[in-house]
Amino acid sequence: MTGLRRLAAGARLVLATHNRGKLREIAALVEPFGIGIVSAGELGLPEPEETEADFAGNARLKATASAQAAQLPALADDSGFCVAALNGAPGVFSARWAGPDKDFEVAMRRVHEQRAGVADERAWFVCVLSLAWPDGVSASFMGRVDGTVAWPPRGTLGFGYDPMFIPLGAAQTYGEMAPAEKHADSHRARAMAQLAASCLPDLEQHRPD
Ligand code: ITT
Repeated sequence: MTGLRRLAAGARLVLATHNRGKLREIAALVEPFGIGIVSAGELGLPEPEETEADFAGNARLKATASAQAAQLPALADDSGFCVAALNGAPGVFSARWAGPDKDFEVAMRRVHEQRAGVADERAWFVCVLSLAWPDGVSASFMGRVDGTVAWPPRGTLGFGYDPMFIPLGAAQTYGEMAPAEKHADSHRARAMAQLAASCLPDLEQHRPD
């Protein structure tokens, strides 16, 4: 069931991700809104299998599973790195390209090898954030940032495919940018801005005088 509901100031929210890089970024983006956050890992919630075909389906599936298990509102993120020369792959399979060891050097090399010889350098990140409630109501918001592929990968900041992505208008990869710089306008920040407008407490009421 889709529906917009706003979290009350001081409410508790489960961050339904087992990815530490995402957890760090989502926590930083949610932090100004005066919400108490707890991670799926801290609650010992299981990691559901991502059986849907698109980002929105998987985000909703993860959020709903955690909301029901924890009996608290839950926020999930399904995201991925999409490469034009690979017809949008790895896309929803971005985590799986890193294999069971979650080795993103392997995943980035695989992207590089598969696009070898194709001149098209365009790539983009997509993030869908889904907020679900224990009664099954959920709402999802999508953010996207376009850019180009960098090779070899550069930078040790961020996570996942960050070292091989240069957003349009920037000279550095996400892997070279300080977190605040990435957060200023990332796919995740864009999705969060929409979610905040509809579903998070009004920031004005939380500003110290
Ligand atoms: P959860 O499902 O527990 O949240 P996950 O890593 O399995 O964790 P996804 O299925 O959404 O998450 O996989 C998305 C992958 O895309 C993720 O593992 C990252 O490597 C990559 N990714 C997503 N956002 C990224 C970002 O901002 N920078 C770099 N890589 C990113």
